[in-house]
Amino acid sequence: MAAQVKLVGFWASPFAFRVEWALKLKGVEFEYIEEDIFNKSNRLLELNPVHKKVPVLVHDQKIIAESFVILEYIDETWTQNPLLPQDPHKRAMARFWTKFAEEKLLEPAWTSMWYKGEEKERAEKLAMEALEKIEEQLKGNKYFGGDDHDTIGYLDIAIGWISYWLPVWEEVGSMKILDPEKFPSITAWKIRLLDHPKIRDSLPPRDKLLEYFHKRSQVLYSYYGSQFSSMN
Ligand SMILES: N[C@@H](CCC(=O)N[C@@H](CS)C(=O)NCC(=O)O)C(=O)O
Repeated sequence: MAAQVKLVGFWASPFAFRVEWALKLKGVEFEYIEEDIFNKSNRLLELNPVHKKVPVLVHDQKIIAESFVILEYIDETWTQNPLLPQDPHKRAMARFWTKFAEEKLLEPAWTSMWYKGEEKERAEKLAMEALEKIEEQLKGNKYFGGDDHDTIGYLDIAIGWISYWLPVWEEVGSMKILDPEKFPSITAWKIRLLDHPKIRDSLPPRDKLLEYFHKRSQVLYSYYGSQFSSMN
């Protein structure tokens, strides 16, 4: 009997899309289960009692949480179309830049969408500084890739949110982080990634994302905005 693969996700989650893209690039059939993260189901609480977050992958009876852990599990379980390079140093570098982008780019890019004033400017600056370092890594290459730069690899998936979610956050937050003149390689990569058949057909509707993140921004600011003065 064929193995059963289920992905529990949330339609607007860039983390869940990492897993969906990896499964599609590998050609692994899976069942997608939508979770309401604002009214969590018992299923999610049972599958991921530690973080109570999506994505969660269920492979036969095995449960795996955290998008990067899931990506590595997928890469090791279905070895076709490898995502991580074979060479240990290249693997280490893909993980290094993935960690860097998650810690130094995602956080300020996300908060700059809904922060205001000086905090917003500071977050935008941090995001652009991090993006500069990623631009240097990509320079002249089609993709970050795995063993070569011709196909989508682990790091491309890890930071794939830059191609689709970041422009939405920029629009919502009336800001520009991914400036095509400053970041020509990332800009070309973004267009290429979004045009890839496995990615192109696995994206949430942009207008729905815009509406969702507009609302999220307002909620987050009304909740945390008053704490800005104590954040300095
Ligand atoms: N580090 C986690 C982040 C996952 C995450 O933040 N998921 C969000 C959806 S975008 C979630 O489930 N949020 C529910 C919550 O925070 O309670 C990963 O990479 O999988």
